[in-house]
Amino acid sequence: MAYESASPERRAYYDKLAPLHTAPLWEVLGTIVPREPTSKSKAHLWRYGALRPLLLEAGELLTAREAERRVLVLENPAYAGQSRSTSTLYAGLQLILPGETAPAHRHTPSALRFMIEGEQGFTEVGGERTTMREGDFVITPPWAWHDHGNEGDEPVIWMDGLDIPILQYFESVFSDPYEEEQHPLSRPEGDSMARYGQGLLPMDATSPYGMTSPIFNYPYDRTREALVKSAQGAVPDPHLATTLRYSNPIDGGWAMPAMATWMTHLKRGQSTLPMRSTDSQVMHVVEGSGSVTIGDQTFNFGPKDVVALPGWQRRSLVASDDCFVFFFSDRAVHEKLGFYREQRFSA
Ligand code: GTQ
Repeated sequence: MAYESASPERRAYYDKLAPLHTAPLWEVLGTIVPREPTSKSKAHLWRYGALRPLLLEAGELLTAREAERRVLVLENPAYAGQSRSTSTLYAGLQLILPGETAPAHRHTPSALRFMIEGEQGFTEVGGERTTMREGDFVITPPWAWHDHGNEGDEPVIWMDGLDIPILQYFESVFSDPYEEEQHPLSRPEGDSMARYGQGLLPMDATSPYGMTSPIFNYPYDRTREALVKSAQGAVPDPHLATTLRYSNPIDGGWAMPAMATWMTHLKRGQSTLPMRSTDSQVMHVVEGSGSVTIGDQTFNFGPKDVVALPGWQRRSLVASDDCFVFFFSDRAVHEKLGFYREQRFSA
């Protein structure tokens, strides 16, 4: 580092430290321990209408098998080439064409799938298959074998959300290809929903996936109905509107170990007051249009758009028609490690 403003004596002293790979804290203390977080990530909106044709074009260039995962990574403008959408979160759009399969593998990062198009896509996780329909939130736990496919005659597209940048920071990304194209099924479709997803639990319930919810598909029709009925039954929260979080039925915590997930519903004309929190977020518009203000920028969004929200920037929403918006964030890590903070503003 240059320390341009330092006196000649101090600079001469720093020059002696550098070859020993040592540095004076007092020159950087205000930067490494700032008064409040300064996010390097940029707020950014990816317009689905612009990306969809390019994703389909990738479908002509290579097969899902060839690609292993045919995905356009939504890269934050501050992190070009780094496969991340915020400092800690990865998001991408994955395409599976009719009849294709994406081969089985497993990895230490957790993955979520938020279904955008198609009704006949499926994923297999640890021996159980689930059919994925628009708006469904589907989980792949760490180190669980998984493969995907499309048995319909329309393209299947979903948003992937992974905690890859967090595991990269901890230098703990491992992966493993399965020896066959598909991992064998060992339970009927709907098994985990029956055991864990009906307000009932097995007597000695523990999650087969450790800290990850044993429900691996949270279907949209149920989520949507819960939000609509919740909005009818209560005055919406001024900052959160009507928000329900996806929970792990075993302990009531977040559904995934590192990524918090929730859905927010605003009625036409409704808006939220600004708030900020230390977690960074990715939002995906399921239904509706409106605008999101992040710091001093306002983005107009429509259905299926994706937005990156850096941490500790004031954010608020305005709905031009009834909106359902999915969010994922690194909040689960912030809470577990004790550094989650938020601030709610009255205007
Ligand atoms: O579907 O397993 O977007 O392993 C990135 C890495 C998806 C997946 C991604 C992956 C996957």
